[in-house]
Amino acid sequence: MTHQKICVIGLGYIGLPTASTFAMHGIETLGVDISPAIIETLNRGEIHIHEPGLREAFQSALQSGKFKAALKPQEADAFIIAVPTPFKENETGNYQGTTYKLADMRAVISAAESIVPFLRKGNLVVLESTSPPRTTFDLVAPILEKSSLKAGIDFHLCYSPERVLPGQILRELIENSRVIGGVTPASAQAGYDLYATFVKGQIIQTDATTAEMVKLMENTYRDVNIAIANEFSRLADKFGVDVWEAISLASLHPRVKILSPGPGVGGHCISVDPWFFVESAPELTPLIYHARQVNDSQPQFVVDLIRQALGNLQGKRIAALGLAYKPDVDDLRESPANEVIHLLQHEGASVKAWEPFKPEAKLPSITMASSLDNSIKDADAIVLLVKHTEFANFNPADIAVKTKARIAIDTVNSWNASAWKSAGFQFFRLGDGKSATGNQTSEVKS
Ligand code: SAJ
Repeated sequence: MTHQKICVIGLGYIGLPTASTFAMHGIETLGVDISPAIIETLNRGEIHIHEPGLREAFQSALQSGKFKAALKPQEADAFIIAVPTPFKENETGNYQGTTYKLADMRAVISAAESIVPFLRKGNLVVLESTSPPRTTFDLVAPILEKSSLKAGIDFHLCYSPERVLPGQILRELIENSRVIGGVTPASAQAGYDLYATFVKGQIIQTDATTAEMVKLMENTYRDVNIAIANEFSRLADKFGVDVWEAISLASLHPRVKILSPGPGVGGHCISVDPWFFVESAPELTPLIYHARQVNDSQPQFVVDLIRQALGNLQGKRIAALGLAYKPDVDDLRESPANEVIHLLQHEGASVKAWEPFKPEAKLPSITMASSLDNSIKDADAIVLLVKHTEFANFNPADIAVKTKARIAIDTVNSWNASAWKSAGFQFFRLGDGKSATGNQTSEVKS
């Protein structure tokens, strides 16, 4: 089956790179978004998100004449839904005294509804948004069938999860393997034909619910593994062991690969997706639930470390370096750094945050510094919350002349302890077994 024209609904971190890639491969692509500001920015030839290589890819798609942006879909051969599936803000679920978060599927519902007037016999619709199991069959199909066409009979319907890593989206879109789950085998084949336009990785056909589970399983697996790394950092502190050394030694075992502890798990995927399993079956998911609890409480563990390093937090001035949810991206969604800063402020510290990837960011109750120098100048302590390359490359001697601070705290295992100590700083690292609750001789200032 050939697809000459497609509509990509949702032009965010996934939809825009996907639409640009299709257009660059010669498919007439209409990018659709409900935000007039986004459509206006794109039609000016600009983009609204930071992703390496995306500006160039988008501009070449635009110049090829194959990409257009609009507020509403049009008739097309295929429709791809790539809209966000966040949590519900004001509603949670409960199971035997535990509370869990619920997926807010409103964007998927309205994207599917927006397709209905344009859906024709023989079309293909693909849902890419991460969704609870059975969404394709139980939520999306019934909406599309309001067109009076039948899913899997009159039109094809698939679930195909995006699996790309922010920071490497354009390469991974093409090179990663892709799972296509159809509501029928013929639907999966139609999805295969569409993505074969550019995907160089393996394309595997399955059913829609398996594909939904695959996506959630991948991110849940990572969340649980990060949770155990975070729990190891707490144990290492208790026993006066350097967790980083212990992790590298344990990972020498041929069947062990431990991930990295840090200030918590952020972003729009790994900190969110495991809840979709919990919501779907709370009675079956105690491990997934508790891993989420561990990762969500890691910012508090980091604040405990900072408190111990500083004696107390009341009135202390802290430079917080990094607000993004992970290194070298500008995405601040669900960022654990944000939570760390709020907790520090709650204990009376005054925090100035510096985020080089989004210096203009406006976040509730967070004071953004205008520059690195401005954030560190009058600080009592410098706290590294994100391993951005430019922070990792700091020369502590250069930093020492720009700040009053003589305490440096590394929560992401990025800085060289001896270099900071030589530059005159007291140095603390998350999980080094010396700083927090450890029983070793402490470097903690009283
Ligand atoms: N993190 C740690 N320790 C680690 C690794 C990560 O604390 O060892 C933290 C990061 O700092 C960040 C969070 O976890 O706060 C998530 O970052 P990430 O790089 O693990 O993942 P994401 O959310 O950027 O992208 C994930 C990817 N999924 C997997 O690796 C299984 C990506 O392939 C998915 O496409 C993406 O989620 C998504 O959109 O679902």
